[in-house]
Amino acid sequence: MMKHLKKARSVLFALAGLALAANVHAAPAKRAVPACTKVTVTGSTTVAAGTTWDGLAKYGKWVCMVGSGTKMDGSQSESQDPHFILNEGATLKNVIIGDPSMGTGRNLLAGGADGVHCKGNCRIENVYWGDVGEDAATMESSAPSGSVMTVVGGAAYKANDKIFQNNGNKTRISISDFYAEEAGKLYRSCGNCSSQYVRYATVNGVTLYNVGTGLGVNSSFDSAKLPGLAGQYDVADMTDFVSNSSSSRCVGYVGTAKGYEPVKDTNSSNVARSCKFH
Ligand SMILES: [Ca+2]
Repeated sequence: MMKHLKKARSVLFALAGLALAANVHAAPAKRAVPACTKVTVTGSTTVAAGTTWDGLAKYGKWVCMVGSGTKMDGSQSESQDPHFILNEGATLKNVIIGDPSMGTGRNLLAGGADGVHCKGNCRIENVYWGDVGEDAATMESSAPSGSVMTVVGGAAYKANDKIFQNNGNKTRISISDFYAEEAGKLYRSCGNCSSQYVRYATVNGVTLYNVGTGLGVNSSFDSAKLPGLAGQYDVADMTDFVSNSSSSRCVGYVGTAKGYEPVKDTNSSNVARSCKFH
């Protein structure tokens, strides 16, 4: 009887180990954009709750969605429209955003627009930002508390500033099996949004190539301006996260209120509790 129980238990542990292993990614090698056929886009596509928008399924080939017009040309004007709006539980997969063929430089008008916006839990799978516009993907401030943006596979190139932007309340951006090349930052938890919150990030199997900073997190908050967040802090959990740059993979900031500029957090124990390398 005991022997059977032990055997059943060891099988269970083996299964649990396999399940865990399936979620662990090694940092990838350099990754190129798939060859693509251009599709001109003049407005946002909304993906309904719980549904999937699959570029390969829709077009039968890899397409690059190239925004056109002042609201989608990929400038840094802070008023660009997103290519895709993902409602609760929506998935975006197998598509290229922005024109990868515009040449070198991070601030080209390559139609990346404001990438992807998530309004709640969302999944972004095997998506390439051939040229990031304003941002690659944003978790919106209005997303329900605790929502998760899951980014699996794909890559992002030529971001003048940030790739992933987390603006929500206790929201998480989870990035795995991902490659980023030529960018300011891989991720930023908003440092001075009109509503400020604690936020989370997971990085697992990510390679940065010529990216200035990995993650920017709020490792403390200015308690004079945000008394509700006194003593609180973001947490980023990072595994298999490599960079060819000597600059930091995770930087702590003092989160502040709208209208103020967040400064770097000089308290190393604050940064250590927020930037957790595993
Ligand atoms: Ca760009």
